[in-house]
Amino acid sequence: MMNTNVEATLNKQINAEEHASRLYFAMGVWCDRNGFAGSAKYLYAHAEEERMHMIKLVHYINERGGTALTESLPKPQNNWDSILDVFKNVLAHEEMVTGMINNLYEVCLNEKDYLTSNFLQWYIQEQVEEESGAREILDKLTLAGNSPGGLFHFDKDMAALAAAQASPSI
Ligand code: OFO
Repeated sequence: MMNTNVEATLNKQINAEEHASRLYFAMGVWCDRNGFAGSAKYLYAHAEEERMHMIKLVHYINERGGTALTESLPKPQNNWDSILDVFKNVLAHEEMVTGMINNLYEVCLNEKDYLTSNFLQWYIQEQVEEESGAREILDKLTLAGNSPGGLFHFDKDMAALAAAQASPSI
């Protein structure tokens, strides 16, 4: 049987991953609308990845005999000032998720739920990669500045990045 505190915190994480998925999807829509088709592809793929993170948590709770919940979601933001603003928000969101994963890990240790803390190692590693990926994108955007040529090349790079990403497996 699952520890109820761990189960409730995992359910909060399910909600957060699903929210992240919709937020990145909304960012992709904004990019499509504003002439950044490559960045849109990248963000749509990222939205799928977050969905995969959500489903992985659901499977885990089910395997442990707990109850995974599908709760209501906050309305995602739909407008950003610029492409730089979009990706600054991606990084800020990932940093917030890292904080949640750390908190979840702490709950597991306090409750002596070592199985779940072991399961969370995957998410901890994933956050390292997601944050560093978001920082790399911001560096590229800073280099591109406001030059149309720079932004054009940035967006082409993002299309290549999206194509290179393996399709998420659940
Ligand atoms: Fe981008 O984070 Fe999920 O876990």
